[in-house]
Formats: sequence, structure tokens, C-alpha cells
Amino acid sequence: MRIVKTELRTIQLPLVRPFRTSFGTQTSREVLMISIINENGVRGWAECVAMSEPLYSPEYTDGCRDLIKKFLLPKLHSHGDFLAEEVAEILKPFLGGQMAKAALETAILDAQLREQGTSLATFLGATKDKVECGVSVGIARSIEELVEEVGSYVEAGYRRIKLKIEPGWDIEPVAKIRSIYPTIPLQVDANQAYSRSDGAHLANLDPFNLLLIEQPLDEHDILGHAILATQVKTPICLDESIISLQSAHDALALKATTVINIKPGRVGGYFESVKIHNLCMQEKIPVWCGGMLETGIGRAANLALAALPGFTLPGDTSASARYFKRDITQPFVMENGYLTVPTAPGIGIDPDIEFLESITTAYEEI
Ligand code: OSB
Ligand code: MG
Repeated sequence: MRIVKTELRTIQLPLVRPFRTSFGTQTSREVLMISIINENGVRGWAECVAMSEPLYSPEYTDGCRDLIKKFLLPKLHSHGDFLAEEVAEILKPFLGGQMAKAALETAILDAQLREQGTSLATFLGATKDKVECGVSVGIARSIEELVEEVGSYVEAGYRRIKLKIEPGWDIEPVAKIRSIYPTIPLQVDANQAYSRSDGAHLANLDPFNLLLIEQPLDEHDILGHAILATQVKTPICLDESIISLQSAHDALALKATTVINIKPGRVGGYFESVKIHNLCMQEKIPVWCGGMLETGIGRAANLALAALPGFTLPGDTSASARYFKRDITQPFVMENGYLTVPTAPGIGIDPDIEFLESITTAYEEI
């Protein structure tokens, strides 16, 4: 295909409650939306998962917009005709920028699949029509507030709880939630907040039968995670460190991780995500689909991926209501702890343009 028009739009969508992690507090989701139109007038949609500040990853919303405008789009335009399958290779000379590249590739893939009449789930090799939902719970102001928040999610039907932790907010909240829910699948996410000397401390989480501890150490500290894995019984799961098939392969070879969180934006797109999924299936490593507080546009595509057979653990693919009072698409509603995988062509869902316009803070056409 060829891209005849690209629309870049930044939106600002308030969260239903502040989301605090070890790297900061989000009260609103700033999202870069991409829409491309191909030579046959078919439109494709994607959202870029980068956050407004480079706190989780070096990428951020305005930086992604700049990268797309200045380098990625001109490269594709000068290439001429291409398939979504070729985008990553064409953009490879530009280093990094996985989130920006993933968004552009996904918008192109969406248009390509809409034109073919194929759903993203079918195209990627999905084997499920619904996906088990977990929920990621931010650091609370008090144990009482945490108990209340977790209680509301359990009541809503979530099948797995993930607690955000950091030094000073780890053993006590985990012990409390475990005492209230002795059997619920429970895991924690530190977003790199610990250091190599914290092995003995983190081993205090072992009695709570956690599914995993996500990204305890610095994203570059693969060896540190391998050492930590010998000091704690809880399985280690890498998030931030996994930015490509290569990094997944290396982390597994070094025994730094025994579970992997796949986030398409972080690894450069859905094709790379499927490659990591396939590697993990071959190596019998469980994977699950992470989230970046996506709107319905990103969520739809993540559900298609999470429907692949290797996604054996519930992901952070929560219902729209967990994030936003009003989503930019029809809301994703959880039923009995599951979200339904979209079946319409492409990502299978469209944004409400009027609502999108009402929350737009910057718009340009290229
Ligand atoms: O580390 O998984 C993370 C949200 C933003 C950035 C990083 C992370 C998260 C979450 C929430 O944990 C996942 C979600 O519900 O979308
Ligand atoms: Mg994480």
C-alpha cells in the first residue's frame, strides 16, 4: 500500500482514579492517535502507547510525534509501495522508537486488514474468542484504600490482581490482600524500583504464593535479574527489559526471566509480539499481554494478540470502565471476568470522532 494521508492527533483523557506506580502518578492519559488513509481510501487506526513523560520508557508522546513526522513517515513515503509486513524492516535504520514504530505499523496493518476483510485476531492466529482479564492496581494512599479498591475489582469479576509495589509499599499490602483472598491469582509489579541488594528483602514475598514479580530491577540489569532469580522463589517476569525478540531470547537464555509480559508498543508492534509469543511457546515460557492504560483502540488490538494460544496467564487487558468514564470507542465491558475479542475487519472497532475531537489538544495532517 501507499499512505496518502496521515492524521496525528493528541488527546487528553482523564482517568477514573489516579494511577500511582513507582515511577509517578498519572491522573489523565495523554495519547497520540494515528490514522492513515491508503491509496484506496481505506482508513486505519492505532494509538501510540508512549506516555506524556519518559518515565516508563525513553519514549514520550511529543517525541513519538516528532519521530513519526520527521523520519518514519518520510521513509515510508520514499519507499513507495509496501505491505504492513515490511514496515519494521523499512524503518530499521532508525534506532529505537519502538512505540512510535508500533503505532505506525499498526495503523497500516489495520487499513490493510480492513481492505482484505480480515480481523486482526484471525490474521495473528488467535485461538480464543474471549480473553481472561486481570487488573493492575496502583499504589494506594493507605492499606484501607487498597483493600477497598481491590475489593471493587474482585466484585467486578477480575480474575487476577496485580499490585504495584515500591520500597516501603510491598510486603505489607501483599500480606493484607493475600489474607483477604487466599486463592486469587496475585502478582506484583515494581517498575524497576529495587536494586541488586534487595534480594533478601524481596524473598519476603515468597510465602504469598505470587504468580510472579514484574520488573524488580533496572531495565538494563539483565544479569541482576538472573542473580535475583536465584535468591527468590517467586518467578521473575520482565516487562521494561523486553524490547525485541532478541532481548526476549537473551533474557531467557540468561535465566533472568521465566515469564514474559508482551506489550506490542514496547517491542515495536504486533509482528514482533507474535515472534516473542512463538519463541516463548517453543520454550514453554508463559506469556501475558501487558497494558499501557490504552483507549479502546489499543485495547481492541491487544485483545486480538492475547487470544493467541501461548497467552496462558490473564493480562492487564481490563474493561474500559477501569480506566475512563467515557472511552473513545464503544466501551469494552467485562463479562464473567472476560473481554470479547473483536471479530470485525482490522482491529474491529472505530473511535467516536465527535468525542475524539472534543478531547483533542493537537491535530495535524501530513
Ligand atoms: O508496568 O505494566 C506496567 C501502565 C502504564 C505503564 C506501565 C505499566 C502500566 C500498568 C497498567 O501496569 C496496565 C493497564 O492496565 O493497562
Ligand atoms: Mg509492568
